[in-house]
Amino acid sequence: MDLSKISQTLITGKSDELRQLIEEAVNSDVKPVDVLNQGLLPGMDAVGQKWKAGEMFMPEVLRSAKAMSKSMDYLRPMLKEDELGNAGTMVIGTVAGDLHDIGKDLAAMMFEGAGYKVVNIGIDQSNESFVNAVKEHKPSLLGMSALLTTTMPRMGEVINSLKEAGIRDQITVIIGGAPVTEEFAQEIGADLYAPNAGSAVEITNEYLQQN
Ligand code: B1M
Repeated sequence: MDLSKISQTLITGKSDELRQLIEEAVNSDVKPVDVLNQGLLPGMDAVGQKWKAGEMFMPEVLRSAKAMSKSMDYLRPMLKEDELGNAGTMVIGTVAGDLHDIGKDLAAMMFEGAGYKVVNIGIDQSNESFVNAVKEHKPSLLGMSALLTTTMPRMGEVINSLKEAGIRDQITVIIGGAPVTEEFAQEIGADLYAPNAGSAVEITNEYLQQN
């Protein structure tokens, strides 16, 4: 099946049509992870580019974002079926002041698919919420996402709060989001940076094997 149809339909934001195409793909033995990586993710990337280029406007972007979320709700349990085993616990959230959750949820889903127990604490999470979630769930991995240049600094603040609480050394910190870079990750003392949700698990697993 041509998965670019899924990308194109996601761009139009037609949720029902998109669901039908995803069901068709899955029923014709396309792996759910391929639907995600080769259909939905390229579609959402295109939405981002079109908005930036002024070719799409906010209501259209929101329609696509909603269609993406609905598709993720449908695909998530199937991605779990691909689980590789119990890889540990991860806490993930979007930092304070930031309401973007599509990339964060994709990353969460990829980690779930790879066998992590994922505690998704949601969007607009204060520095304190991150620290409390780490204390409560005792994860081996903390993931933070930021999509705004103005909210990126919260990531460094969370890391500092973890140090103050004496728990920084107990976890691996991975960060991501469109404006985030490898250099920024090093600057704030994060362990890992992933440019996209697809590579996040691989980068993490490689790091954990070496450390
Ligand atoms: Co917003 N927005 N937005 N937005 N939005 C951006 C980010 C922006 C770049 C658009 C632009 O101007 N070109 C711009 C930020 C500019 C900047 O800071 N430099 C922007 C702005 C300005 C705003 C508002 C301020 C607009 C306004 O109100 N005037 C406002 C802010 C609200 C707030 O957060 N306080 C706002 C609002 C919104 C919507 C609500 C309309 C909607 C969000 C819906 C939602 O998330 N539920 C929205 C959207 C959809 C976008 C764009 C178009 C798309 C973001 C997205 O979902 N991309 C975005 C433009 C763009 O990115 N080009 C934009 C698809 C997603 C799959 O990619 O999230 O980057 P992304 O995730 C990737 C990787 O980054 C990575 O993996 C993902 C998949 O491979 N990744 C991780 C992300 N997190 C990770 C964590 C990891 C690992 C990898 O480990 C933990």
